[in-house]
Amino acid sequence: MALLDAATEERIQGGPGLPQQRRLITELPGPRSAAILARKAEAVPAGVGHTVPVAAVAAGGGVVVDADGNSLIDLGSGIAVTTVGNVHPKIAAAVAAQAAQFTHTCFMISPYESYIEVAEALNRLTPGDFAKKSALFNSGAEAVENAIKIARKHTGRSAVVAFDHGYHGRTNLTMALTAKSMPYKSGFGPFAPEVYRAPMSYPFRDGLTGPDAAARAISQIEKQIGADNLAAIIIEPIQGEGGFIVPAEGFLPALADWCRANGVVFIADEVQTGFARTGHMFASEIFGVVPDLITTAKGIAGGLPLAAVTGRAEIMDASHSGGLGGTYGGNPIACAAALAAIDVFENDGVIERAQQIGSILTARLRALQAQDPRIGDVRGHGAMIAAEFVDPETNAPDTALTAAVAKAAIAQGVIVLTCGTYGNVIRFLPPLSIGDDLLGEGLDVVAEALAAA
Ligand code: PLZ
Repeated sequence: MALLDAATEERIQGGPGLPQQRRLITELPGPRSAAILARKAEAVPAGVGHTVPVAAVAAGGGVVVDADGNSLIDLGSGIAVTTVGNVHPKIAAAVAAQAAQFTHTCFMISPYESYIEVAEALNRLTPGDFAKKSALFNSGAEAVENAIKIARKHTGRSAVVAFDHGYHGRTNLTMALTAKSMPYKSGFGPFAPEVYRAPMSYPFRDGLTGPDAAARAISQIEKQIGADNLAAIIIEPIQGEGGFIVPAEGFLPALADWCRANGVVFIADEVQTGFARTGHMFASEIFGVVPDLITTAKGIAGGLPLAAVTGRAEIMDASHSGGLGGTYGGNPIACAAALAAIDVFENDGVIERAQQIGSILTARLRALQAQDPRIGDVRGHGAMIAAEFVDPETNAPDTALTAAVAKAAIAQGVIVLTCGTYGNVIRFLPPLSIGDDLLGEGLDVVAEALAAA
């Protein structure tokens, strides 16, 4: 049964757009996509991979349309970016208007109001009832880099702790923070120094309570680094690339309390979890933690490149004037898009929609799990839900099964993404503009792919 009436559906999808259907008129890739991808192989280095073998020409609602006219169901949102939907009319209009006004002055040269408005919105919307400030950048990795710079300057300390299964980016410092070697780090070192790794809470695999997992991490940090040397710990409230790992209750608050007691900056990396994705504006809210600094990107601007560090004013102000910036950070078109997206997040019922999508995904995947022990775990919040595939006898990660299911679903016109340290997790990150029917059909295809695998 559809959860949405037509008017709500139209409001959330941003009005009539592309036909909302899965339609395969060729095998994937069709001839036009194949020709474009052949040029990609010639012109773009092999290191820049792709998982869906089509060339996109349009997207919106819950579909991506390729160069041959195939229409694929989108359960990935370009890795959790187009949360409000691709080409949302409010965002498209704001971008067009700004592009006609001015495209760039450099905020460090002649500032403009929209950047300041985005900062004000972030200061208001992020958790924490205290004075905050925000600085804008271009990518999630750049936001993470700057959060670490700010924490080091504020504390006068250099060590940073990240967690097992954590993902924070592909630049040199953020590669060091990222846990997984292949494909992110292998051969790309040496990495930035003074980055340490602590054990994560991974309830499905470690069976520990949140407080016990936190005690384990804290003990390791105290013994191996020492609180006096530690500038910050950085953690994703729900790990994204690492496998949609939801820490046990109490884990994050215990870490945050320890940070506060020891003058360590607690950084929540909400690049993937932020902006309604988890059925809350920020995932930190789910766990009752108030980060000192929070990094955001992805969903913030409906597909335009924008990222931010937001946090306690006294920490954010640690840097000398001129210490933070970049040519494009807070580009005016990206800021216009972000203001339109934030309007949608606040006023168009998308947080509720993320919760509905979470209920649909969880119910369906749990029903599948009840019949198929190869699904070891179903977890996540809101429109950020995953299934972890295992060998039912041993619980060992089943990477091959996961890859086969994802590949078969994509061949049938459903974009799904895998993740996880062991590559054995299929994650569902649909745009919140997807309709119930399309979401259900996408899950049918995944279920068929699993049954056949
Ligand atoms: N922090 C929590 O999820 C980006 C990476 C995809 P950028 N995740 C998608 C890939 O394979 O490169 C991410 C994240 C978290 C930081 C980042 C980095 O964000 O905008 O990709 O730099």
